[in-house]
Amino acid sequence: MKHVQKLLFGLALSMLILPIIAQDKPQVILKYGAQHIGKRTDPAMQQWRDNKLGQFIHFGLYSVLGGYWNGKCYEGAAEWIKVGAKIPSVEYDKLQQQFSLPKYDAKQWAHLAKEMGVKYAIITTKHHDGFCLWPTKYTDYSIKNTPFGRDLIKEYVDAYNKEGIDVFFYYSVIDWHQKDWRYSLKTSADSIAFERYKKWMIGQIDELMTNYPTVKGFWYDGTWDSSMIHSGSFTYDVEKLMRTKNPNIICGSRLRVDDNGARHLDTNGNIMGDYAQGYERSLPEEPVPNDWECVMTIPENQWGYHSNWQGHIKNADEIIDMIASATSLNGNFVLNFGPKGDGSIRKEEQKVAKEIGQWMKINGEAIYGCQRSEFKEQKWGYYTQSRSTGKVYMIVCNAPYTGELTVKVPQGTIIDKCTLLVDSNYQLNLMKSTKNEYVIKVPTKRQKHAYVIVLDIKKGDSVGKYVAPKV
Ligand code: JFZ
Repeated sequence: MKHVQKLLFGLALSMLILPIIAQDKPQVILKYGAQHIGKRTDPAMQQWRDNKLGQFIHFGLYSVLGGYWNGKCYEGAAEWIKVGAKIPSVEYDKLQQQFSLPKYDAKQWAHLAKEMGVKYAIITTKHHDGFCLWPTKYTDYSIKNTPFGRDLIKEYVDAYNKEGIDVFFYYSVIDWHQKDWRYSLKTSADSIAFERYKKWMIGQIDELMTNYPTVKGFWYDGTWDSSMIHSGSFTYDVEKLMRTKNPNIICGSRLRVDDNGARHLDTNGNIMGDYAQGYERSLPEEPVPNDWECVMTIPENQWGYHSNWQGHIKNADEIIDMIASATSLNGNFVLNFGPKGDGSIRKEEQKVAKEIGQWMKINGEAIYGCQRSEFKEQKWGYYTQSRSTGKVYMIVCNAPYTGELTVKVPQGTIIDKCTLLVDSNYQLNLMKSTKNEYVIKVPTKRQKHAYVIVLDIKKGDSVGKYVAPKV
């Protein structure tokens, strides 16, 4: 009898304690929290994860102004010039008549993107100014009513898809043109108007998915205002609508708000959407538990075309360093382009794209389909690891003058050989130094750009290939 009592007591105790051990925080019940928990493992998401390098395009009426209004240069973000230069709507809307885009050729854009080595691209279908780059039936404020007149988005999607590049749509929830848009909901009239706006916006998303069925996902923006913080159910519904229409759709976390106004991560700490979308012109310093993506500008903070870039302008080597860093931290990296008002891509951007492409052509094996490796990072650069072969890559961005690269291997890992990625016949001098540490001799002549060393590794005395851990 005593035994039974003990057993029952033990059982009751474990029923109490186990849930507490299993989750450190009690979970709050949410109506509009994360729609799935944990990382997606389906092929569409795996493809996104393996794409690694993307291109962002900011293009719209603001591109015509290039950061200038009435002869004055506005240094703020060029796509915000309507606000920055306080341009009255009647004036700004006249830009529609100047949108003739004599040099727009989607095939040329797509070709440049391909040359750069991007696997996916995001284009602003509608930015904060509300102007739509596709002939939407929901407003006249679109490409349909410009001298250009054609369906810019269709041409874009077709050209990029033809180059094998996945297309994603940027969509701003903020809309300075729609009279029903509200920053905050102060009165019941505001709430009624905003309800109308939400219905209208759902119509547009549905239209975009219907008209361009190959779209792989959405990049929502402009969701930080008070009206949206109180729209948990709306953001939940938008996500549901997209997933119902296409279960493979990929949605960043910036769309979402939960019942309590928590953004990106719900109150329980689960990411809402498929990946963390908060890495804006910055890279995380440590690995992030969720999938994530960084979006970066070449100048400091210009997304749309600004004819007079100020301050530091990144060169291809800096960007390559960031691409390597992002891969080593399990993230994707997206570089922004702001085409000119005539539809052409500026020389500076073309140069950077081509230089990155040259590097990716040689070294892409260390980026595409790669993830974080277990190796402890050293000052010379980054490690990445192929998800499929388990090969470890050293991306050497800061070669030391000593000509010696230290490699600290995880416990029980053996390096069989190491070669240069550009030339697999070029075996580098590899010396075991101390426990779990090797030194690789590299030519001291400084290389012009980052280069990659491939490590063939084995785990301890076990035979067979090393298998990349699932992240
Ligand atoms: C937004 C836009 O306002 C901007 O024009 C551009 O389109 C950019 C990609 O997105 O700007 C943001 C949004 C979020 C952050 C920073 C700038 N953020 O989270 O740090």
